[in-house]
Amino acid sequence: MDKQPVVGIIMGSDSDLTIMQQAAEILKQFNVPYELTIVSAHRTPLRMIDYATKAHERGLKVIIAGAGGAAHLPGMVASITTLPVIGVPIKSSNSIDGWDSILSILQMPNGIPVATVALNAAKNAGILAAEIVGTSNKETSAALYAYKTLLQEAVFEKVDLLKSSFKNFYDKH
Ligand code: RP5
Repeated sequence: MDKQPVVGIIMGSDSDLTIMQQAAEILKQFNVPYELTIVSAHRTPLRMIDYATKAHERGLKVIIAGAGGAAHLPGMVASITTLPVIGVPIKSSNSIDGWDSILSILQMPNGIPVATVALNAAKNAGILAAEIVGTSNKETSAALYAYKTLLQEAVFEKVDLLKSSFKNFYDKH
């Protein structure tokens, strides 16, 4: 993507990539420029501080941060930047059952919010990031509207299919 990135996607390890690339894919679908890299809160703390400190001046509007286990990356980045941070809890190889990551990202102290999505829900993080970008970008907002319209249509198609399969049962609905 050659345009100036407005969404920063970061993750604690390359082992998070299978999940985190889902955020990149949906942002690409909405034509939202993004960047994607590894920033580890524990293994590269100074890189994390540098990334979070410079994110705003580099033109990013929102950061998506994913991590597993003792997942400190989203919260620590949020403590440094004034950009909105979306946290993606990842059920990683070192995770007990995913709850460690969920609680590490979700249970932030007052003053430092992280918008936490569901376990492994990087796609939703991408959609939420696009929605934030869409508040000041008409093309992105229109792309989101089209996406949500398609979601609705898919459900209505299933409603029709069910109606025809269970005609008597669904006659009144
Ligand atoms: C976390 O530890 C990373 O975000 C990853 O989810 C997990 C395991 O990392 P690796 O040992 O696979 O590099 O910091």
